[in-house]
Amino acid sequence: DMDEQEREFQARIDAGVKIEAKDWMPEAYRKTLIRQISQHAHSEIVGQLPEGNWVTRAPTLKRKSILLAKIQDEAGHGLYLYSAAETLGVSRDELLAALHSGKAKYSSIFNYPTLSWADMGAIGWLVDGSAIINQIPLCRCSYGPYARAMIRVCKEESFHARQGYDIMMSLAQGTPEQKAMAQDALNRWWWPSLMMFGPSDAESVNSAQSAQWRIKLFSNDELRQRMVDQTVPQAEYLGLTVPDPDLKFNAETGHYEFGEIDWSEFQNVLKGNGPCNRERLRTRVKAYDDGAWFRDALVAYADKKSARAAA
Ligand code: FAQ
Repeated sequence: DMDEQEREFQARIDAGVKIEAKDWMPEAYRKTLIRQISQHAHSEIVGQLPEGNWVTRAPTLKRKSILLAKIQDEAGHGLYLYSAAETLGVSRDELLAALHSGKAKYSSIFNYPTLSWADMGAIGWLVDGSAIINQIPLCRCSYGPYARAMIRVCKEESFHARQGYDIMMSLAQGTPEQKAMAQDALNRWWWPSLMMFGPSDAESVNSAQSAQWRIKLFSNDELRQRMVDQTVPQAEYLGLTVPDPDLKFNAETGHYEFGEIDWSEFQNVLKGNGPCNRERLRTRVKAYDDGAWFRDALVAYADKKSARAAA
């Protein structure tokens, strides 16, 4: 009986047992995971684009190799995540079609432009920093293939965050112009980074169910607070100012209180009207179309090999 099956499923989750691809699962659990994992995968590959903008203009050979390695890591993350989504019975082609038609979401953060080299620092420090805070708990989420993929992703994200902070350090300790570039990047990336954690708990439609299924171990607001508490002292160490006049430390709670997020900006980006939404999608669709000859060649080669094996 269906209810009995769901009760047993929930009991396994409550006991901390990992759910594996071939296990029975409620259709809604499957759907939620496909939604979240595929949007996460799309974020990784769309997330290559803002940084790709600076590869040819990196200030030194060393900075260029580090940036290239980071961007390649993001492609790898996309691959693990698409594979994790495929274990739930959806095909890579379907997932990409949903991205290319604008039906599937990807993280709002990647719809902002990268205007200066300092943005490579701010992205590593703030965006990868936020990604780690969100993803460390996902290493313990209830779906085995997703949890396991997150372990390596998180290790690579810490390298990314360190390289970003290292860029910020060099700029903050550099000439007045370089320090001003770092401050400008912080000004532009701070609020969008806080938006990465999603709507406030009161507005988060998926949270209650995802928490019950142990897909979400902490709420959007809890993780956002963790990011602010961790990052403000790092900004102070750089000698930079967080662009929030309401920011203040509350000694009693041990947390920073921060100003109101502009949720209309967040909603607008989600609707496809951020500064770079159209350009990002156009670039991904073109990359996919330009790669058609390669996918065709792979299929032709596989066909030839299996025909030969059959002969
Ligand atoms: N952008 O009910 P909730 C990276 C949507 S890190 C766009 O709270 P949920 C690394 C949400 O999908 C970035 N949409 O939803 C990197 C839902 O709409 P739906 C990727 C957002 O799922 C660094 C609706 O709003 N990380 O890529 C956003 O329970 C540098 C209501 O929200 C992940 O995806 C947003 N910021 O919680 C790469 C982590 N926030 O789907 C390259 C995994 C919310 O019902 C360079 N994902 N929405 O139509 C998660 O942890 C969750 O999905 C949340 C949202 C926390 C993002």
